[in-house]
Amino acid sequence: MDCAARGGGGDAGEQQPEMAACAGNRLDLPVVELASPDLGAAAESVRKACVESGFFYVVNHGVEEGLLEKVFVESRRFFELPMEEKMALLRNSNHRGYTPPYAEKLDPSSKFEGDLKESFYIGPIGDEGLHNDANQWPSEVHLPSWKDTIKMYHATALATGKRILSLIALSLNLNTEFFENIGAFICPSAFLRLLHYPAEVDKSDDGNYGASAHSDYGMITLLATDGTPGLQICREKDRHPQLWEDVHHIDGALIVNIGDLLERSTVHRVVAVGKERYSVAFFLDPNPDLVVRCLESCSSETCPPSKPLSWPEPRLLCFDTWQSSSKNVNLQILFPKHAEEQLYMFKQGIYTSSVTV
Ligand SMILES: O=C(O)CCC(=O)C(=O)O
Repeated sequence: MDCAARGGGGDAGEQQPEMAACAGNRLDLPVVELASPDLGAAAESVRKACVESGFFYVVNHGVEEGLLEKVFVESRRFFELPMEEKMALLRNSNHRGYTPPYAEKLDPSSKFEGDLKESFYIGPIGDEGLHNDANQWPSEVHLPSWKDTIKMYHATALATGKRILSLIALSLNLNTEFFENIGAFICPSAFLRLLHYPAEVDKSDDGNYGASAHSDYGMITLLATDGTPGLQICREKDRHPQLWEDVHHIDGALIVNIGDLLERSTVHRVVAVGKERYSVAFFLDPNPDLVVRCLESCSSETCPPSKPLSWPEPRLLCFDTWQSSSKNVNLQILFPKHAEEQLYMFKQGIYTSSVTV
């Protein structure tokens, strides 16, 4: 795996031959109405989705269709640039910028050199006047409206992500403001990743993936696609043969999945469908200088949190910058003990955090 692969990092499990052979089954995931006045019902729906699959859709999410359309237009414009122009913005040590095809392998057990996709990462947007914006931006001469459009989407997706997390809090019988109140979003790690999957692949890439199997290691991911199929999830990664199910596109809806930090993270991948595909993933994680531990309400004497694991794992290099930029990092995740029957870990595992700087 490319260590810096944002969004990957979870436990993909071993890639078995049957995975590739198994056609995706169609899956009906809940559609959560984000503007619903009935917060209780929405939270219940979120809870069910998180327990059963870790994936759901949101509608009335506050991202205007027109904005999303512009993001896809700008994304296409960027990926259509000549390779040398894209390579001039190669992902930097802050993990912002361009990653070419084959540069990332989200499933380390994949026999291929790397995944087929190319992508572009935009991290938290700093203040350019203060020179603290580590992002790389394409030239305004070539792409004049690119930066403003992407910044606008970043801000909008952040607001939507926070609303979804307030429902997740409610679904765990916590206050809707829970994550805000504990300071999880003082300076959140919010990464946008534009993705482009090629239509055609060489013979040598037969069986290779657009994005190989992985789980996301943070809190939640919001995904918008251009409607081209390819995304599949495996709800029970330890089952053999594994069952891969298609996550179909719903016009106007965003796909949401929870990451390893919320414990019921689901392995997913993008298969090559012989058609060009664009998607936009927004990863929302808490600010880095947090102590993260299992919520009291999510553990019990019979099911205590397991021993602390350090987070991030060393292979998640993209967090290196967090560590070096923070004086007093005290990251600790207490993963709850996974009882055998606890296939769906969301039942037990959600974390509370406290700021340490
Ligand atoms: O493009 C997609 O549909 C999924 C992308 C993804 O899983 C990721 O970037 O982590």
